[in-house]
Amino acid sequence: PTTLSNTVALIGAPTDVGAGARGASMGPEALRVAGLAEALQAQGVRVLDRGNLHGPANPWQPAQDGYRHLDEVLAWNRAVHEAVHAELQQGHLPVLLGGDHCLAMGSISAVARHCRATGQTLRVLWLDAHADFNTSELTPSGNLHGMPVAVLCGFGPQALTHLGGTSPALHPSQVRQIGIRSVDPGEKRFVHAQRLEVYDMRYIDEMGMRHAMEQALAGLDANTHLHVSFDVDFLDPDIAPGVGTTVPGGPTYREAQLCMEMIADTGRLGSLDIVELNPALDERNRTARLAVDLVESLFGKSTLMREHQVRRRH
Ligand code: 4U7
Ligand code: MN
Ligand code: MN
Ligand code: MN
Repeated sequence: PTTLSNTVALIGAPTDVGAGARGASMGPEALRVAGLAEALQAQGVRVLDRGNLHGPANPWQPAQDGYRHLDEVLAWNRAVHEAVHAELQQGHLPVLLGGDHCLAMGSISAVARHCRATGQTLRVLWLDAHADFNTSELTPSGNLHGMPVAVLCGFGPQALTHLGGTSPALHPSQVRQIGIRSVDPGEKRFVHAQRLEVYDMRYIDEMGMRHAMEQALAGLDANTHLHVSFDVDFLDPDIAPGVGTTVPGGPTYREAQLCMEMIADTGRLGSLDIVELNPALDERNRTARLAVDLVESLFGKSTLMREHQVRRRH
């Protein structure tokens, strides 16, 4: 099997309260229109579309005490946490359709809570142009989509760090970041201090995506729950213009496919976020269609028989 569960639950969270640009709130519908459910079904997966969660509107206010829209971000993440946790309890594989990346606080805290209860080891793959490791002291923007990894590691406002009851939800050693190429100065010092394992674009340029993914996936076993948090701005903006925070120099189409295929080969995928897609900035939904294409690979689609590719690699 390619994934931990053969039943996927799609959970839409149409909000951009944590972002700096408006429009990620339209992400869930754009992914549906691009054929996400059908693509998963084509991979032999049963798909339950749970529709969209509800939460407060975006008040579009400036930051207060280093956070923008903290109350609204909390409300959305409480809803996400409960919805993701309920699917895991039923043995389903939750796919969170963002929405901006602040929602990973809710989804990953739920996955961590589930893994604690079942005795599974959690590994998080963070596919992103950004480290998302800011705190209220370090952030240049106050936008909470730049802080989810820090919050999940216990650094942030109490209400957010304790979404799953206990804090921290994650230890930095459980996280692997891939594709990083934009980190703020204070954030960079904090990434080093907390020893986050980062495979940045320099590493991928020099060593290749294959070696980066071999390192990032090393040490998985039959007890591992793998969570993938896929920020669409991970991809190079030439192929994925529909995001609010483009950074040049990201993975190419083939590098991104290889990344997804190698995750699929582990057979340990247990939950997924697809976030930061911004249809207002897209061209005829091409970024959404690319995201769907990559998710097909993540769920096991490959050009030839996968066994051939695995054999080639060893
Ligand atoms: B995303 C930023 F300053 N670091 O904190 C910040 F560059 O979820 C961007 O990865 C954060 O898209 C991007 O505001 C958050 C900025
Ligand atoms: Mn992000
Ligand atoms: Mn990003
Ligand atoms: Mn972004």
